[in-house]
Amino acid sequence: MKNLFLSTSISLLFATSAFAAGSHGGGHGEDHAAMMEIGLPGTAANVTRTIDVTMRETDEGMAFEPKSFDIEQGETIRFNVKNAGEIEHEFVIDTMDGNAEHREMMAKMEMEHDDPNSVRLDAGKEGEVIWTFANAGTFEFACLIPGHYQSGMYGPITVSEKLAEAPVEYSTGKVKKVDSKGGKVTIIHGPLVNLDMPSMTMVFRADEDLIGKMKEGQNIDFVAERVKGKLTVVAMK
Ligand SMILES: [Cu+2]
Repeated sequence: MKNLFLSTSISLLFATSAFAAGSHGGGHGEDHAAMMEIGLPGTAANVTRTIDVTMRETDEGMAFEPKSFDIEQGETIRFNVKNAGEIEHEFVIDTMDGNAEHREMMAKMEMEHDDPNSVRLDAGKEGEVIWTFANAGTFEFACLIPGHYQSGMYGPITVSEKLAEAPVEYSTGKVKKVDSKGGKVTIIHGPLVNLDMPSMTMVFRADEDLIGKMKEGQNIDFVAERVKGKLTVVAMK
């Protein structure tokens, strides 16, 4: 759980510091609910997936486990973060630029994050970040405590563009008549699932390109849609 008192004092600190006027837009103070490039704070009710994250020191330095996240645009992720190390660590998600800016600031002054896109944990403690990844792109998770990033505490977050809806369903048909001048074609067709129409023979509109590919007597797989109120062949194979 986040410490609200800490959050408030940090916000006040920022409100009175020169950094408050900064352009980093990292979600401090009044910007808490604002959309960041990486997305926006999520709510528990909307969580679509939980990812366990462990932070610890290793023989080679310091590390997060897992080392990367693949997320689909629109997902709301609950990051269950555990500090399994012996010193304090934090989990911050942002753009790479955003993290770099914060890292620089933190190198200059003692500061703690308690923004919705981060959680800072003492050794042995657990916490969470719930985040809605509204935008596709490549982002980064990191520990920005001085020296930790350099010791290996960062990794990529890849947010892939939301996949298109289910592929269009082709209907079967046989071309009965082609009227290339009129831009019309008569098709004896099977059920048009997307239009909720049964098998019958109908006249469709089609553009020059498609009409050019149609011959009388030809069996086709095609997609028809209502375009400006007229049944129109929009794809065929
Ligand atoms: Cu750390």
